Amino acid sequence: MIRLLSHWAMRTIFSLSLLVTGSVCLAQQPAPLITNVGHRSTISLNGPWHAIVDMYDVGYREYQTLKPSADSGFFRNAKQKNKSELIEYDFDKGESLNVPGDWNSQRDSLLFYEDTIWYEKSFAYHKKPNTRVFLYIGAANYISRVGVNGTVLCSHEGGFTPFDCEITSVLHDGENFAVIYVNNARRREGVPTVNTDWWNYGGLTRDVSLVEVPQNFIQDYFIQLIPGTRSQIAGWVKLSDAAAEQRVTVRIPELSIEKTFVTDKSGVADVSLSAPGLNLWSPEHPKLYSVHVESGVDKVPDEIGFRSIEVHGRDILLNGSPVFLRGVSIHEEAPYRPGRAYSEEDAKTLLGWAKDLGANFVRLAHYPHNEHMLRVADRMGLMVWSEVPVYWGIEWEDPKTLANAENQLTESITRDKNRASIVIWSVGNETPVSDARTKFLVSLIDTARKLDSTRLISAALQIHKREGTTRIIDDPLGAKLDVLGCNEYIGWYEGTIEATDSANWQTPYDKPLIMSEFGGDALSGFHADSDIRFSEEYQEKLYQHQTPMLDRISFLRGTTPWVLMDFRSPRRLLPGIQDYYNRKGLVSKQGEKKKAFFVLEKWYEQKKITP
Ligand code: GCB
Repeated sequence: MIRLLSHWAMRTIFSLSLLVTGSVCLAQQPAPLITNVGHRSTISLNGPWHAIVDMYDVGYREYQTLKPSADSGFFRNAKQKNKSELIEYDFDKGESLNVPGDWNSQRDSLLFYEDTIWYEKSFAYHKKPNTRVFLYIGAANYISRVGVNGTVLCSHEGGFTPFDCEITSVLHDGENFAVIYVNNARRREGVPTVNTDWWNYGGLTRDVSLVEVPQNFIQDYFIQLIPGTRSQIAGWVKLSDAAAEQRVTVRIPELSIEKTFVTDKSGVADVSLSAPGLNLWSPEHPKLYSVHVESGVDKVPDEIGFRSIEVHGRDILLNGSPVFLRGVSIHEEAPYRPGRAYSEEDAKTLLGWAKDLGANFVRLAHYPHNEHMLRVADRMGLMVWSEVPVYWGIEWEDPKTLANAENQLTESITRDKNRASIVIWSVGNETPVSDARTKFLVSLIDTARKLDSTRLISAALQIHKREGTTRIIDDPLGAKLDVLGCNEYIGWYEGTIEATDSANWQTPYDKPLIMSEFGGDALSGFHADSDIRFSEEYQEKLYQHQTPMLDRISFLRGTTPWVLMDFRSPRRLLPGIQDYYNRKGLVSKQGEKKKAFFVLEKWYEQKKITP
């Protein structure tokens, strides 16, 4: 019944039910993925892994044709028993690749590689009583299959979200090995599809670890402030055993809160806490509380901030007050070195530059970034727009593509829903308007709302109607969003920079707008007249004309210009200037701030005073 209700009605019902029954469920049952692995008992498998480059899928074909469900193919990690035995591969003799890390940036020969690489790592493990062990993979781009000691245990599709597989039953006391097949061939029906403006970095791009948990463990939990309130915390805790009458305790020592709840027959306990005197999280005061979730012998600590994000007419309200989101878009591209970002250090650098800009908000485009980004954003006080890679024209009519997108969205929300920094889930970027596309995205919106009724939903739309100098944001998807997002490139792809001066914006929707992209390329250190493309002066002038136009949009409540830092892209071919880099960064890969950076910094300075 609840599913038929609108977002706002759902919220009202949730709030009412708290008042009436004292218990609130902010979301439906989560996906089976262990959350908050960083605060559990883990053994890192980062470091060098043996790697076999297998562009003809030799090792997988054997697996498929011989014994698809058992130990065959390279999953066996076979060794010659005698010199006459024919085995045509050997992990031990090959070169290694570092994990985490994309393979493209680790060897010149792999820069453009889009196919299969097999990873192998041996590790010692000493079995412990009453302990279950999961292999947790932060991200593997794009398709992966995981085997341990020759048994294939799980597979995954999607390059930007975590997954885990239980390996308890196949673990040996002593030496073990894991083999992971990763294939990053682009596919029409994939999410994203074959065409993107970012590098298709393949491999085990994020941390890999073993996670140890008790037999019955805290699989997941959701503990957030109820939107519109200042001291009502609610949510749920899910135990791995789907059994009723299990006790779960939530403690927030700093607030002297300790309360015990009991699970229903699915192993989920509703949580509801009253926290008078709560200091709310905000960019100015990013207060995080130590929150402890405990059940039986399992204890999971976390750092959680509590804040409320809502929309009222054309305003975005943070903790009940209107806020302007001074943002910037960011790709998961490593600062100072080639390749994908993956570390806490990378996150601190990228988000530190956003802070230098005067930002209180970042758009993590165009896919879920690594968990360090959200943890650091929580601590630094940056609100976050998180997105799934539903990018440009994907296969809207293919139910498998939809299921894949739904799954990536679910994994992303499952991992990050306790981060105060995340205020917006975005379901896509620049998706051309059609009935099939709208139906697809509405389904994602419904899923996001079902999983998390405490965040706002948006999408980066395209302008699809112009009347003279007026751009009208009337994409039918707008009706389903809380916040409109729109990408525009006046002065770069569209018209002249001066055309910005007469551009006006309208929308039939009574909703706030975030200008989710605008910008132009500049090669750092290339100085010329402001009408010369790719000069820092051109980009500077573009920003100088954009900001007055943005100031004229009465329903504008945020901006995330494109983009914080230059990033590698196969679509950027101009020698000497682009060299496979999109140069729309306000900062170069080496951290040099371009002239436009300072234009935006100044504008954001004003926006702090008169939003
Ligand atoms: C866009 C896309 C973004 C591109 C950017 C550009 O509209 O959303 O992914 O990188 O334009 O630079 O063309």
